[in-house]
Amino acid sequence: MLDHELIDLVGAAHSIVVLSGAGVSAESGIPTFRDALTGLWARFNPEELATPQAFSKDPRLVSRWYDERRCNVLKCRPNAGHFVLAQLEKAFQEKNRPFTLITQNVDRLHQAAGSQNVIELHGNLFTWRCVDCGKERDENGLAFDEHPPRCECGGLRRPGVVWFGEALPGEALLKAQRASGRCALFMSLGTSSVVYPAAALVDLALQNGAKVLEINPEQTPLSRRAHWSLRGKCGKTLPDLISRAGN
Ligand code: BJW
Ligand code: ZN
Repeated sequence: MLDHELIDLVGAAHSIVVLSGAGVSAESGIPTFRDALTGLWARFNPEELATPQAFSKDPRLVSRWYDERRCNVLKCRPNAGHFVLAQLEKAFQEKNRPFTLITQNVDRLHQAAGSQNVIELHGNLFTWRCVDCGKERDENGLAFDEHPPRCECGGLRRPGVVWFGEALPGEALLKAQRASGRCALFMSLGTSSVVYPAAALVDLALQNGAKVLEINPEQTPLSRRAHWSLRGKCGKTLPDLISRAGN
């Protein structure tokens, strides 16, 4: 049962910030970050692979993991949750109201669904960057022949994602923080809310008096602080809510 105050707020909010996490893409067939790894990768811990130290120690292993994930994502399509967020952005643009989509996801499915302004906090799987000269290249095709792939300068290329211990892209983080500190409604969708600084954006919203909605099948550290914490999947709960709100 959806709360009437929430439905009215989604319809009337002067500005919305959405923070999305891996759960939003789960219904597209992309495993969440903390899902147990399967097959060849079952003996690895994702939190240990997603580090600069892992890449330094075994660049071939880390490159193979990211390249396999990149190729899997290329076979996946956005789901109803992604599409309804793209519609919501459009509806807000038409009403001249601010709408900001901040994602921790590296799969670019929001863009594939038609979202135009996406703040990528943790980079993406498709822009591989040379560790020596910094040159970036977009990779949307077949799996690499060599791991890690090499730059023209001979340097190793790495995925353009943000690993543990690395700084987030400064401009993206600043935009995300500004929007979070100004919004009327902050939606935390499909994220475990344990990875910082993304998990601290909601604090900026709460300090500014924003209402907070979480959608997640599981409880998270945010659940008790959110005004609404809906136990459900984004691909169903979110379109239900948005259609009831008339956006
Ligand atoms: C569904 C669903 C459905 C399922 N519908 N829901 C403060 C306190 C403590 C630690 C720190 C701190 N500040 C910084 C740190 C350290 C660290 C950190 O946060 N560690 C914690 C784990 C303790 N943070 C960092 O290191 C960050 N860097 C940093 O702070 O740098 C400082 C610095 C400054 C200046 C110079 C140098 C350094 C970087 C963080 C980078 C995170 N990167 C990753 C990997 C990206 C590449 C890759 O994908 O491999 O980003 S980690 C991983 O976690 C990935 C995700 O974007 C991110 C968040 O995960 P997410 O999206 O929440 O996914 P899951 O799997 O955790 O959860 C999925 C959820 O979906 C679950 O809750 C399910 O229930 C739910 N779900 N189906 C809705 N259908
Ligand atoms: Zn190079």
